[in-house]
Amino acid sequence: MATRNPVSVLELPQQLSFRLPGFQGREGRFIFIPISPGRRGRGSPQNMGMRTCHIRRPKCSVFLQPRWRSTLNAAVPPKTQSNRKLLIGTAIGAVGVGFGLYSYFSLSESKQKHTTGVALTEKLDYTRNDNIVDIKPSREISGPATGIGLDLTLYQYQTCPFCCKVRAFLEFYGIPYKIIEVNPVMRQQLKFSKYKKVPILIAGDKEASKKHQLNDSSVIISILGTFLEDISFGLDSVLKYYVPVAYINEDGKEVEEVMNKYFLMFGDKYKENADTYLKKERQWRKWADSVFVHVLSPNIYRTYDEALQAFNYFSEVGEWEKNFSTIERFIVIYVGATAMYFVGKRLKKKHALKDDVRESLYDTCRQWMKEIGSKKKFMGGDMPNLADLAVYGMLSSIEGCSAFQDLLKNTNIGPWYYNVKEAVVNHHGYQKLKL
Ligand SMILES: N[C@@H](CCC(=O)N[C@@H](CS)C(=O)NCC(=O)O)C(=O)O
Repeated sequence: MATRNPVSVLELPQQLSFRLPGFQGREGRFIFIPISPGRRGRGSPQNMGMRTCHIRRPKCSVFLQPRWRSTLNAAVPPKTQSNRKLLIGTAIGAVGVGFGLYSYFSLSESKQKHTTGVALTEKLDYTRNDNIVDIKPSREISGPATGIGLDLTLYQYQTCPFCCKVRAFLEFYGIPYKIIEVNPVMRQQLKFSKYKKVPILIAGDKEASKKHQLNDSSVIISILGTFLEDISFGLDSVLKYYVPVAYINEDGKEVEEVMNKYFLMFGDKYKENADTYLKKERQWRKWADSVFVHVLSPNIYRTYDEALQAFNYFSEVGEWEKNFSTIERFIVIYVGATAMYFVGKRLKKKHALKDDVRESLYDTCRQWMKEIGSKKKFMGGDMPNLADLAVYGMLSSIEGCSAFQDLLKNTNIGPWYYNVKEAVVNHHGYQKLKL
C-alpha cells in the first residue's frame, strides 16, 4: 500500500534515546515500525496507520512503570514553593509573555530535573484530562467552518509566536474557536494542566463527551490538519497517530514529544511528486520552530527602548488592561522588558546570531523567500501551505514592533507576508475543506 508519508527516522528531531534508572550508560534507540493496514480499504484515510510510526517498547520498561508514573507527575511544580520563589516565578512568568522564554525555561528546567526517559503506548490516552474546568472564554472567534463539529478552546498569549501560528491555521480554515487568554503572571488558567506552556488546545468532538488536551503548536496543527483531510474519520481516531513519547534530551531534561509532529497522515492519497513537496513542507515547518522563531526575540528586545515598545505592543494587542490589574500590568511591562532585554542578549549568543541581530533576521527571511522563489506566490503554490502559515503566523507576532518595519524595508518579504495575511483573514483554506 502506498502512502506518501512514511515516518523516516532520519527526519526525527533528534535521535530518540532512553536511559534506564540504575542503568546509566545503557542506551537504546526506539525503532519505528510500520503497523499493518486497517480493515478499511486502500485509498481511504482509514488506512493511514499503514505507515505511521509505532514505538517499540524497551523490554525492560515494565520494571520502570512506578517510577515512570511519578516522573511524569513530577512535571507539576512542587506546591511547597516559598513566597519568595513565587514572586520570582511571577516575575519570570511575566517575562513569559514575550518570546524566548521557551529557550530560557529549557535552560533552567534542565538543571532541576532528574528524570527517567521512557516512552510509550500507555500514553495513548494522553490527551485525556478530566481536570479541565469551564472558564469563561476571553473571546469567541467565529468562522464559516462550523460543520467540522469540533468544540475548540485555545489557551494562549496573544503575542506568543507559537500561538499566533495556531491562530493563523485556524483562521485560514475558518474554524470557530474560543480563546482563553492566559495571565502570564499567575497563569491560573493553566492550573488544570501539567504542561505549562502555551498554546494548549482543548478539543472535543461535539457529540462526544470526551475532551482532549493538545499541547504544542505543531502537534495541534498536524492533528487538526489530518482531521480536516476527512472529518468522518473523527478526532479520536486521528489522535491515535500522534502518540507522545517521554524521553531525556541532550540537556538531560525530560521532555515529552510527539515524534511525528510535522507529519500529516493522509493514507495513500498523494502520489509521485507529492512526497518531495510534503517533505519540503515538513522541513520548513520544522525550520520555523527551530530556526526562525529564534531570531525574533533578540530582534524585538534588541535595545531597552525596543523591549519596552514590544511589551507595550503586547499589552495593547493582548488587552492586558482588561485582563490584569494596573500593578500587574506595570510589573509585566517593566520587569518583563528589562528581563527580556537580557534574555535577548543570551539568546543572541545561544543561537549564534550576528552582532547586528537585524542582519540575522534579514538573512533568515531572505532564506525563506529564496526557497519560495520568484515563480510562486506561496511555498504552497497558489495557496499557502502549512509552512507558509507557520512562518507567517510567527512573523505576525511582531507586526507592531520596529523590527518588523525594518524587515519590510530591508527585504522583499512584504508582498508574500501580506498575501498570506489576505488568505488567512479571508479564510481561503475553507474552500479546500470537504465538509
Ligand atoms: N514547542 C512549543 C513551544 C511553546 C512555548 O515555548 N511557549 C512559550 C510562550 S511563547 C511558553 O509558554 N513558555 C512558558 C511560559 O511562558 O511560562 C510549541 O510549539 O507550542
